[in-house]
Amino acid sequence: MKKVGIILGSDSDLPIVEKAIAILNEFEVKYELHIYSAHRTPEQAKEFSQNARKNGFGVIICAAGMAAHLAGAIAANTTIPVIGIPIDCGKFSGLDALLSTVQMPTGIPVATVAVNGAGNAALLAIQIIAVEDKVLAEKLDAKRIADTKKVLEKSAIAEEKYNK
Ligand code: RP5
Repeated sequence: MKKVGIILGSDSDLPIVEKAIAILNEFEVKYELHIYSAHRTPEQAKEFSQNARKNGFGVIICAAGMAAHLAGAIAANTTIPVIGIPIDCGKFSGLDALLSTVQMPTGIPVATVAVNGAGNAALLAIQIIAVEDKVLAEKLDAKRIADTKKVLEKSAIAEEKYNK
C-alpha cells in the first residue's frame, strides 16, 4: 500500500493534524510525518516532494497557517495528489491560510479542505489510496454506513423528544 505523507509548516499545527493521524491509524494506513516549512526550511520541503513518488508515497497532506504556501510549494515539485489543510492561527479566523492554499494557478492543483479540516484531509487521502485497494475501499464503505447509522440514531432521539 502507498504511504501518506504529512507535512506541517510548524509543530504548532500538530494539535489540529492529530485528528488526521487518528483516522489514518483507524484505517491502518501508513504515513510519515515531517515538519518542513515552505518559508523556514524550503530545501527540505523541496527534497521531500521531489522524491515522494520514488519513496512510496501516494498522496501528501500539507497543513499550514498564515501565508500558507506549503501545499502549493509541495505540489510544485510532484505530480502526486496534494491535499491542503488551511490552519487557523487566530488571525482572520484562518481565511488568510484558506485563500493562500486554495487559490492555486492552473497546472498545479491542491485539493483544499476546510479551515482546520484535518478529518476530511485524512479521509480524502484514504479514498485516493483506496482507488487501487479493494480492502481499504470496503473499510471506507463500512465507515459511511456506520456514520449514517449514528446520525439516524440521533435523529430518532430528537424525533422522540420534539415530535409530539
Ligand atoms: C505557518 O505559520 C505554520 O504552518 C503555522 O501554522 C504558522 C505559525 O507557525 P509558528 O510561528 O507557530 O511556528 O508557517
